[in-house]
Amino acid sequence: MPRPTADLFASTDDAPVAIATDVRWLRGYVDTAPLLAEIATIAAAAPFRHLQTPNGGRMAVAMTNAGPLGWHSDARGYRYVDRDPQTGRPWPAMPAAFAALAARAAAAAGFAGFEPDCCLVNRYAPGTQLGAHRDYDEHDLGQPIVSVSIGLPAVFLWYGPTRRGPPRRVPVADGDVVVFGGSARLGYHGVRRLAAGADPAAVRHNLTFRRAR
Ligand code: MD3
Ligand code: FE
Repeated sequence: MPRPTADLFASTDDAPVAIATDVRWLRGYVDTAPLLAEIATIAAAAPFRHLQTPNGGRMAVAMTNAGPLGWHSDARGYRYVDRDPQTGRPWPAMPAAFAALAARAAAAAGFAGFEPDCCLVNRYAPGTQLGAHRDYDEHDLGQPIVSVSIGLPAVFLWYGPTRRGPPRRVPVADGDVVVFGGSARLGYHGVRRLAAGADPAAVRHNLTFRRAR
């Protein structure tokens, strides 16, 4: 049965919804309980941290990574690194269930053969937002990005090719997957300030699967 919704986009639980050109929303696509268990294992080896931005700020979103490469930011800039700078060890392995999920979702959105080498794990506490930005540090921009929402609901903001004008607001919930590829790969996007849940300790996690090299 489709979930009751109060949002702008008609959808069912099994058909991908085109939010914008080359952006596909797979609602209620995955059971997130096993994913949360994997995140706990990853974070035990590579703890969540608030990275430094190149301008000297502190990112509000807490991050860690799994897979051969991890996204990192410090005074020297943004880049992918093959070891966790905080521990000196390689990033935790990409869980097999993560790689399989990313490949299956990408294929459902028309991108067969997606093999991510980075899973960036983002953690949002209530009150946290992610400003409008683009992701262009990856080698092959023909590869899609797969995003998996876990926990508290959020409003994903899609600006498109420029950050002018009001963004499209996409209410992403636990278990939703969004695939960005093709002409959407360089689109501006962000996340609206997260509202607290009934449990003030509840958070949102987002898995962002990338092919960096
Ligand atoms: C579209 N994360 O980590 S996921 C990010 O919910 C990021 O944590 C948000 O933006 C989050 O960079 C949104 C969706 C996402 C991620 C990367 C993209 C959308 C994208 C790259 C290109 C186009
Ligand atoms: Fe992004």
